[in-house]
Amino acid sequence: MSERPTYMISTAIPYANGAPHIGHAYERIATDAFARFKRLDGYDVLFVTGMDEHGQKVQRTAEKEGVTPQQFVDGIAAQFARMGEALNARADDIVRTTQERHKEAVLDIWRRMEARGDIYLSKYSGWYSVRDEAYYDESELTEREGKKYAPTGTPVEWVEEESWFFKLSAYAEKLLAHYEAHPEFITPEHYKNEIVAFVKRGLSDLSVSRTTFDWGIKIPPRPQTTANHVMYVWVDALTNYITATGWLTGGEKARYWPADAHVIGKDITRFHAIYWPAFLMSAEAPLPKQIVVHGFLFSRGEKMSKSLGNVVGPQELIDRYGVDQLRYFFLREVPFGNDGNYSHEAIVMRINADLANDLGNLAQRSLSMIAKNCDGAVPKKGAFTDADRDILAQAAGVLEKARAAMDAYQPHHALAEIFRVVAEANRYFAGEEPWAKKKTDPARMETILYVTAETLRRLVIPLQAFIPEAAGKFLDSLGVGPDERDFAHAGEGNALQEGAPLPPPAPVFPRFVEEELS
Ligand code: ME8
Repeated sequence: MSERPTYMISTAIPYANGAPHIGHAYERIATDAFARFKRLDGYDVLFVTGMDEHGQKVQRTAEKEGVTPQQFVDGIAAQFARMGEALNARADDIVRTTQERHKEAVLDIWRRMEARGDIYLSKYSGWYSVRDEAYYDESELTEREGKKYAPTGTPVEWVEEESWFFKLSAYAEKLLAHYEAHPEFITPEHYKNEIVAFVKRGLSDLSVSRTTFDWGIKIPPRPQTTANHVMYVWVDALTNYITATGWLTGGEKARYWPADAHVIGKDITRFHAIYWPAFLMSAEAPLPKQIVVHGFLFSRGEKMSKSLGNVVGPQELIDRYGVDQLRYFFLREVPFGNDGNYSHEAIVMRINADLANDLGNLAQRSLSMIAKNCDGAVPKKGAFTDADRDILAQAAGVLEKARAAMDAYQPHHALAEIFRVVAEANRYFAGEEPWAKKKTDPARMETILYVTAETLRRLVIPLQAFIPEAAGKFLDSLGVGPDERDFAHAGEGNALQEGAPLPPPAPVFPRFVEEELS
């Protein structure tokens, strides 16, 4: 058993009713960056994702496609698995809600809630949106052309059937007390304020089973009813997080529960910040530490949609721009928690300005000078000037600031800080003019090249969380061994050693050339 502190992080589990879209890719990339950052920082990390495969929505889509629901979800799950690989964002586990281990976890939670006296049989009559898999109050609906719609814009239908209920109303006060005692439970804060306001208006009991379709986890026979009930898909889906750890039954991974962060989009905060903690309180299980909410991404590039077709999926963007480029763009461009836009122009701007010009050029110029003038080895340090010490200190300070930003789930701030120092390092390099010292003061040239290379090392180590493949190549070029790349090795004590051999540098971030768009 590991003695390192544990850290568990999850994505939402996508509905298995369609191909992955850019919102799924964004959530996966961000969660992967948080997981990688913690891993580099010495944590024992469990990064989980999954597939939400039950429910009426999936059943109806499978019927339309003329296949069984299981065949249908198998195909979609394979597409999502490929997306995770393509994004270089592989999770440690993928919980599919049709798996046996998951069914057991859900029935376990159910029995615990039942034992608590929180489950009772009654009749549900009200409005249901199949697309949201959610119930809505009459007061929340709008009407257009005789049809009623949920606040999310999806159509609702009238449902009237026998149902098991969960006593959600009994948890309003306890939830409010939890939000109060743990102000960081829902982050960013404005999402918390929405949830607190919602709970303060009072909670109704929640219908947690359905009888009019069967694609779900079956509730075991109970003396009160002869009807066949399947679990409400959100009770089923939310439990995936605990399935991944086996906490309910014990076992080796149980140490990861409670999760540190559930990363989700803003449309499903109610389920994660109200229902899920209430279910867990009822089941007497510890609550996740944070619900980390991101905004929605929208495509705002006519040019992009013209040249790439109407549907721009994650794979097309990876093929067009490169995986690290895409990861960097989303994490740097979108203030985490806010909505964001992506367009061809915005992506190309980030690639060319930040990755190619600033980071790529700094590495390329300094490393190729080292290769030519220092026998392909780490240059000699010599005596440091104030300018040398200053840039090295700035690079050394980056990690702490990046860590604070990542602890607050603000990856754009972490990247802004790293790239602020990349820009400083470019100014240092340009100002010191090592090429001019080549003839007049070769020792000084070596010192400048040493300082630049060591600055790069310190900056690229945290960048591994965001642009893992490219950062790995930079570290290869700097001769940094595979065991010297975590944050414990980022400091001065592990600085580059004079005379250590370096491989020939390879360009990492080429400029994006417009003609390539044909
Ligand atoms: O909600 N931009 O699945 P899902 C950013 N199965 N994020 C987006 C987005 C967009 N345009 N569209 C969706 C579900 N998302 C449930 C989750 S968890 C126990 C069950 C996000 O496939 C969305 O907010 O509709 C959610 O976090 C994730 O993608 C999966 O959405």
